[in-house]
Amino acid sequence: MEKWWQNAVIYQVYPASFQDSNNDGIGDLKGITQRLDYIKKLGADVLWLSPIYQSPQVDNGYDISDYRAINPDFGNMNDFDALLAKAHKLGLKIMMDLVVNHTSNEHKWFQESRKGKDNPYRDYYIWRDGKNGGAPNNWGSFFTGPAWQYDSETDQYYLHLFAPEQPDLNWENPNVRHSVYDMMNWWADKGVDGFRMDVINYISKPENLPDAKKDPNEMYANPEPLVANGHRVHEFLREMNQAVLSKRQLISVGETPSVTTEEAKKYANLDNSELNMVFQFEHMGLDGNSDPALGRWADRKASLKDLRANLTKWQKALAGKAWNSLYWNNHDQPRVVSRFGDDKSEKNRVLSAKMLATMLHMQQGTPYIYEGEEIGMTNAYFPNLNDYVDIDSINSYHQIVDQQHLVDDKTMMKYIEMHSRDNARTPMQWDSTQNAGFSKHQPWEKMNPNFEKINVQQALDDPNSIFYYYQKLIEFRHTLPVITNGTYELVPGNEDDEQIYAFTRTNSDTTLLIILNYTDNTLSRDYDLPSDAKILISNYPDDQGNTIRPYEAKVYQY
Ligand code: TEU
Ligand code: CA
Repeated sequence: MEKWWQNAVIYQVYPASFQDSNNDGIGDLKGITQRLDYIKKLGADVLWLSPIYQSPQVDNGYDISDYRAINPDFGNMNDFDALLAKAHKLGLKIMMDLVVNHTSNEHKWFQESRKGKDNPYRDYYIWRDGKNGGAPNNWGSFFTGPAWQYDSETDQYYLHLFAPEQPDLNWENPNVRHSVYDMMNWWADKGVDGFRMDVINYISKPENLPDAKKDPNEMYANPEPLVANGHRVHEFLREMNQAVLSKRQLISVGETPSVTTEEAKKYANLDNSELNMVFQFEHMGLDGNSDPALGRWADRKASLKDLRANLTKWQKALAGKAWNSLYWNNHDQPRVVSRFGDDKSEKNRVLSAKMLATMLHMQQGTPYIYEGEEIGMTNAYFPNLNDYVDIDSINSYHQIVDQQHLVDDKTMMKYIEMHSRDNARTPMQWDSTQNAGFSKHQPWEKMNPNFEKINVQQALDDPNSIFYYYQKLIEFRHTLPVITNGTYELVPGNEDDEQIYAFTRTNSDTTLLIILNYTDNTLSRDYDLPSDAKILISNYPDDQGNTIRPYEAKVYQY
């Protein structure tokens, strides 16, 4: 009954920031190939590659101009084939990033589409006449500004939910859909093992594209409630499932912002009619700003009550019905140890990174580890806007500070230090030499200055490192079925505890009791433990029973 991907662990690589093999400052495919043994040593089963396709890199590869070519900065198709072959030889699967809600404006489909209203590619994108001398509706782009771009060539506007250089594909057009399925089959024929699908729940837009609700502080309306989980999305995914996924043994993960547990049961139903699993965002929204115009730009830590309530809701709702991804980090999120943990001292960095790893890896779902998470890489805390590269951070600063005057420079820089996507994109810290062994050339994105202390070499040399703790957690997922199939329950009375999170996982022969201290206080709690309970894993060298030390994590097995 269990599927192989249900006890697999996925490791995400951001190609530009992993390993530079030719010292031009940009990570590349050969660099990844050189480091595959490291990922294998950690114990992961699947490597998720953020986009490596030809792209003008307006949004770091999430703007693709040719789905069947490799971005020359990353190498060429031979390099890709070599990476795939070596990965397979090591028993690692490769999951590609599939970005098909939109293309780059340099994609040949869009170049054709722009040319005229009767071009065969016109309907590959979403073109509309303006309204009252302006855009067709009031939608804003997720990267600030309007979601419509005027094109004088044909006197119409095209829709772009992200940057103007990322026009949205028109999934209503069957030719678009079949072009995408053909492309997916082409990669599958090459031997790739699956796809992570970028904002896949945005592909079905509402009929007539109505205005969205606008908060008074917002310059444009947030289209998300209208474009997420649109009326035809399940039909499209079932069609994709028939045309590509069901014919092969492919892993499929849907990136699905704004998905409810009810919707998730459709996307990721265990009947495999659509996708294997969702990759949802609710726990990533718990530390956002109370002002919707500021969105995620804020500087508060999520409370344990909110975090536990959210994780518990997803554990319960999907059990036996659908499948979820488990993640703290990806290329869009700040570093978890800085966000939900404590990076203020070396001791607490290590303890809290392990505590958060335990919280995640003891849940049901498929865990993801984002490069550097396994050594406890932290946010970069770059103080100047000039140090940031991400289009989203830079645009947001200008809109919020310069245009809307919602907060001052100092406050916004604090928010950016905490939430910028650049925090995830600083190069991988391999050792304490120049540029952390990532490159001998100045990297495309600044290094996190703490690489001399926090790096892979140091972690591999220390038997108590975060790396070896992750290695153990991965091994448990592979060897202890209760982690994959056990039921999840909060310990009675834990619901309102503001400092300790305690839950059990149980199947017919094993129970795990997981106790986690979310704070740096020493606390005391009583738990009923059977006499045969033994510690499976802990981030302290000894067990002090009811005394629970700062950021302590312990798992009892019985
Ligand atoms: O991210 C989508 C995403 O998480 C958000 O942009 C979200 O849609 C928005 O905040 C609304 O809540 C994916 C990729 O992971 C990201 O790197 C890309 O920039 C983006 O899609 C566009 O392709
Ligand atoms: Ca390079």
